[in-house]
Amino acid sequence: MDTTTPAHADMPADMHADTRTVRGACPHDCPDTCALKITVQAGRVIKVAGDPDLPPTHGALCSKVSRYAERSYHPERVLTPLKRVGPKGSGQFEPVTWAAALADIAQRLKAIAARDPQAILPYSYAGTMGLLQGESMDRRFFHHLGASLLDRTICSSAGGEALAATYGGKLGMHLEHYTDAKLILIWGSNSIASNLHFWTFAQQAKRQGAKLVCIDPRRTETAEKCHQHLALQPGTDGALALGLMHQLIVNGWLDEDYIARHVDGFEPLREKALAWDPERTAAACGVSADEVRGLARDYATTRPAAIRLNYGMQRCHGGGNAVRLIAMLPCLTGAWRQQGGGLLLSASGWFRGFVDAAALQRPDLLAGRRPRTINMASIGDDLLRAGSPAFGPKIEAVVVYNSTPVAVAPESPKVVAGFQREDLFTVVLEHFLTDTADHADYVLPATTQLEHLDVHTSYGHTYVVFNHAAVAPMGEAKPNTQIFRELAAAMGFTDPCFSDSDEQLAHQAVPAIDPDALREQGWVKLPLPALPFADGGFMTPHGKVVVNAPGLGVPDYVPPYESVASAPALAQRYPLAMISPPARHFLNSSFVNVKSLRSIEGEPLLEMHPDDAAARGIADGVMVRVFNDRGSYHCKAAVGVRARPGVVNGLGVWWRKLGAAGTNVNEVTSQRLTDIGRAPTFYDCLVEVAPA
Ligand SMILES: Nc1nc2c(c(=O)[nH]1)N[C@H]1C(S)=C(S)[C@@H](COP(=O)(O)OP(=O)(O)OC[C@H]3O[C@@H](n4cnc5c(=O)[nH]c(N)nc54)[C@H](O)[C@@H]3O)O[C@H]1N2
Ligand SMILES: Nc1nc2c(c(=O)[nH]1)N[C@H]1C(S)=C(S)[C@@H](COP(=O)(O)OP(=O)(O)OC[C@H]3O[C@@H](n4cnc5c(=O)[nH]c(N)nc54)[C@H](O)[C@@H]3O)O[C@H]1N2
Ligand SMILES: [Mo]
Repeated sequence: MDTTTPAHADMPADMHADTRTVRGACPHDCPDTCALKITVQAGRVIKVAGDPDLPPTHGALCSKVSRYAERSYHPERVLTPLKRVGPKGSGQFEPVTWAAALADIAQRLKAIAARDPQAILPYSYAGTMGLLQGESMDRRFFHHLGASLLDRTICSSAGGEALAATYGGKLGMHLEHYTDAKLILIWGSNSIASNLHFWTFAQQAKRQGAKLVCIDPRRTETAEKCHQHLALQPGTDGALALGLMHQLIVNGWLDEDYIARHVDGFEPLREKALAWDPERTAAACGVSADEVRGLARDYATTRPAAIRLNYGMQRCHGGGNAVRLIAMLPCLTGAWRQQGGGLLLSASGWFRGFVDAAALQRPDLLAGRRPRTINMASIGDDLLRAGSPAFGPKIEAVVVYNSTPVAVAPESPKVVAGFQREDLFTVVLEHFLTDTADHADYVLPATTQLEHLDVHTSYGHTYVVFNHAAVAPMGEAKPNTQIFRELAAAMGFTDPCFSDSDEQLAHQAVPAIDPDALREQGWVKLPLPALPFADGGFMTPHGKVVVNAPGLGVPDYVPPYESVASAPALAQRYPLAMISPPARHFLNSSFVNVKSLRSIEGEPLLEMHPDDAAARGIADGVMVRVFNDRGSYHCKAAVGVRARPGVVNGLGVWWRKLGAAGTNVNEVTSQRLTDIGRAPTFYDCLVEVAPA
């Protein structure tokens, strides 16, 4: 690891005269949003640790973020502005000054905007989840410009919109209350990999006698450590939820009082559920009827019963409906009545009254204009589209930050072709020369979380967390906020909002949170009710759970686009269902370039069940080709029981240039969208596999 040793080898680092500790927040796209304690010595970060005082973090960090200093001091950090000198996509650049880069970018953007600013597209996601570096000055800039709007769907919009349609917001249990549960369904979540701090609470519950059940097609690290694992077929969670409801109804396990008072219009759903007896459910989900019966009995008769749902289960055609159905379960059994009962998919709705997004993002700068919206999930198709009355102008410029679409967006052959367009002007704000930055005309060096100020909310707990800059920006790197301030000036934007400092933005972000407490303690808990829905009080207009949602109807099982059952003709050519969940030591595509973590993951893997491997003459450890009509991906076969028969697991998300044959798993994923929320269907994907 890239650290400096203390000046005197016999003196602990924390006793060095020039050593101090700075409070920070983990910026990554993860439900845990940890509070950090960052040790700085002689102007350099030597240690990043978890804050022992923030209950969800309790002093522990994941393997990735404990290496945050290694990532930030990486020898390959981009530390000056870069201008392309080679062909598009070649990754050949020369350093230029900030002044030259900003002047040229502004001139290019102004020329396009003079024709139609909607030909310019921002492309960003949650590379940092900070309210400032993620969604403040950048939004002001593009709103003022009148650029195309971006529909930020790539991760959670199916489940998020489904949950909001049901409960009135992205609302759920307090993380801390999972310790009180006696049954926890860990549903579509590899918590040990992607929600580690929840897992600690689940372990505590387990020690107190709770039963843990994992519902996941893959035998994950988490599934192995639960009492029971239900390995259902991908995309069939909606059917399982209906099957559980069937059992609740026929066995008289409903909390009729809770339903009568707090559920609006259960009857049509009751009828649908009655069609899902255990045998039909088992056939749809690829599990046994006894597993369905047993799970329903456990869920109905154990108190308190909690569900930790995660976004892994909504990346398929019916993801939205499945979330709506699962979100009904604790409302039908009255699980919400008790501490330790209920469900959590996302907690981000709790911050709604505390974050002033309009003040930060200033949609009023659109001044009555209504630019078209581009869905980030279909960037492959949209970059290749000509201008038309329906679509609007051809996309002529993309400004990418906090995301790397060439690696993470579905159907990458099209995304790559789009970014290779010689007539596309691309600016990428980055830490590294990612697959996307390789396609830029300009790469602008951005600071990491150690070098800038920010304020964070969370989607897995209910604390606001503050991030102080621990060290000065490295090289010529600048915070995203500063880059957009300077770009605004170069464009001639004179609105005073482009002069707000990061300190001012921090005040505007969370006006109701005591700024001194936040800065000094590093975090503040939201003042929320202890048991949010024990007596109803959902955030819907009438305070009740919504079954028949406006525009969505009564939730129902929506089968996958691509499965043996739902697309038999396609399945003759591509018989294996592929899911592509995250590798434990990467965070989406972040950290793939950190050597110590990449050496743990080894190589891009495709997990296969021994029967599927044997049928194709594939031995453990050989290189394979995973393919369908969309593309072809090279990786190594890992034959074993992590994969269930008929399903292969292509662990994500490798950098194309660090993987095999310059490809990654998104070569084969599709741009089709979910039933609700216009989200990608990464885990709804039929493939065939052959030795390479
Ligand atoms: N280490 C690590 N942590 C991460 C991330 C990461 O890449 N690496 N990603 C972060 C991000 S962006 C997010 S959105 C969050 C949550 O990110 P998620 O993507 O929800 O992460 P996982 O918890 O790994 O959930 C995926 C799990 O769902 C399973 N799954 C796939 N298809 C289905 C299905 O149809 N039904 C069911 N029941 N399960 C299915 C997968 O096998 C996997 O175990 O995690 C964050 N945390
Ligand atoms: N096949 C498949 N594809 C997937 C998924 C999957 O499970 N399977 N998961 C999907 C999900 S859930 C998500 S959320 C998306 C995530 O996709 P992305 O949002 O693209 O996430 P990352 O790949 O982590 O890339 C984030 C980038 O932001 C950069 N960055 C971080 N902080 C800053 C900053 O302060 N300033 C600037 N300028 N840059 C910064 C990082 O260096 C990194 O390159 O991927 C999706 N893609
Ligand atoms: Mo995500």
